Amino acid sequence: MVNATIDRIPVSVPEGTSILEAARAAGVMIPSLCYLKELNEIGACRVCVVEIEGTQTLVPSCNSPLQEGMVIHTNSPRVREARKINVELILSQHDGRCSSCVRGGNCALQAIANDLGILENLYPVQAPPNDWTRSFPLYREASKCIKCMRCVQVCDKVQGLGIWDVEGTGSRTTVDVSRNRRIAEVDCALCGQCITHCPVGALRERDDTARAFEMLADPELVTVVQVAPAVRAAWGEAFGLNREQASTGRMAAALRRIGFDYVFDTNFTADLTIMEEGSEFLARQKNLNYDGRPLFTSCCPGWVRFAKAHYPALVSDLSTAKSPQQMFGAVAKSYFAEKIGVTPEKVRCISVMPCLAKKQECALPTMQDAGAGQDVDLVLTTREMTRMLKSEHVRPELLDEEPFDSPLGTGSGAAVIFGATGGVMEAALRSACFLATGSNPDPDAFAEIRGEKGWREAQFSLGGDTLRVAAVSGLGNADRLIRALLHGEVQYDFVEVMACPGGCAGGGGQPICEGCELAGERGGLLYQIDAANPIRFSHENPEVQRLYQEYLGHPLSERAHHLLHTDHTA
Ligand code: HC0
Ligand code: SF4
Repeated sequence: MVNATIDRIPVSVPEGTSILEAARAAGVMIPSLCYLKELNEIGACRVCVVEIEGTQTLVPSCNSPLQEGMVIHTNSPRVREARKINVELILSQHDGRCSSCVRGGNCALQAIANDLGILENLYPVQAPPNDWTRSFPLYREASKCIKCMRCVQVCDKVQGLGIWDVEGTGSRTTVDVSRNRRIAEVDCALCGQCITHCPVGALRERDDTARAFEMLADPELVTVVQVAPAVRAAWGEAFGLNREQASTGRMAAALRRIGFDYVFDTNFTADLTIMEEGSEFLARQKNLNYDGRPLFTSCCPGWVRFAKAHYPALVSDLSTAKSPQQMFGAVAKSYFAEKIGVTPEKVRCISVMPCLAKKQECALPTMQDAGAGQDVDLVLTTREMTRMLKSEHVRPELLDEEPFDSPLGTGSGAAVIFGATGGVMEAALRSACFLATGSNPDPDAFAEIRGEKGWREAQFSLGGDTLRVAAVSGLGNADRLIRALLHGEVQYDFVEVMACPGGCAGGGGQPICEGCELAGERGGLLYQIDAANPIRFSHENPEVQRLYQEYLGHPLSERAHHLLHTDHTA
């Protein structure tokens, strides 16, 4: 252990602990801007500088280890002065028009400038111009980048993609797409992790809220919204609601307030996905030509983009079942349109997703099977949904709870856990067990696959066979798993991959909390919602059963194939 004092408080921490972490453990909050624990400890912003008695220079506390006997001052006049100048210099290269910034009110730079009492910009602002492709689902404003390197590190170290890098020298140093490429040319998975780790408004999703408002304002159209599983665990964060206030019922009520004609649940088609994917998996296992290669889930478009770009030979092992989002669009513009007696052309299907890659998934040419253009017309992130509610001055906490509409609004507990890493696998196993044996297992029989570790594996017995399964989240972990598979180091029958660490709960379109990693907590909430649901199995969803009886026939039927499956060729 190392003993020292920080602001006159005695501290004792394990050797190697940074001054910043030692201070935080003692309740002394040293401000920081670029710091991300274990990911970005480079002292680039110099906001976390501290004074060590007996030394001349101030040191960044995030990457300076506490040493025996040190006497540290985190708020001496020298420190305060240096911190302020450092932030003023950052502001001199930052487009600080906060009132028109997507992160206004939720920006680490704005917060630290306010905290330090910076009331005017001392230096003329020299920010580079923006020249980004506006149509791409990921949008970057160079004039707001503060070169903290967080996007570079998360993309590199967690996702293993290396999309971002430092460009230029001296005062012209900036962060941009690596190797002078354009974003549309690189294999960006669109996981959006760079956005949720950006401390300012330099990265965001393409804003599609204006298009959504246009659709809502058109009296000729029937607007149908679906809400993804993980959105319910996070949307209330943007309003500062507690977990009770941020209920699914209030979210449904809020969406009706802004004009949606029908408010539905992606959980409905998550259950449908399980019926199709579970049947596909069992058919594959029974196939005499089955070569032992695992079936991969395909509901995460970030993962599908990654697989197509990096492991094209694996694409034939992706489940052909479309993602729940896309199944929803196809069913909404066929079965549901028929039910309410309108033509599919009149229906506009809008999704609220914790995800950027879904914006691109809905635009794929292979996702137009209901005969009226795109099956899903528009995808909004959770953040965009909350921005729409705020711009309509909806106060969700004042609303009474309302149910989803029927029939595409019923989901099982198995469906809601799709939003947490391992959830798709667990939901599939619950129903595959029923399909293989004719009786339900304990709904928690497959809980071993839960957890926050980036790569988990388990073995289960299914109708007498042993099944080897794995769940990974984060593309760096996915890459490691695939390499191990290809080298014969591991063998699995079924693999779930989610591009974002922690799954969709930690998706790149979720509300941003500076310095927090909330995927685990949000995922825990989804498991609680599952446990409280009277229906725990996808095959017991009564509305899904009715859809098969009235329209699809049975899983993998010809109509099911046409509407609900894809070969991932686009
Ligand atoms: Fe997900 Fe999904 S679980 S990918 O993260 O499968 O976005 O929440 O909507 O489609 O259901 C996202 C979340 C979904 C889909 C579902 C799957
Ligand atoms: Fe999107 Fe979820 Fe995949 Fe992240 S894990 S890319 S949020 S589908």
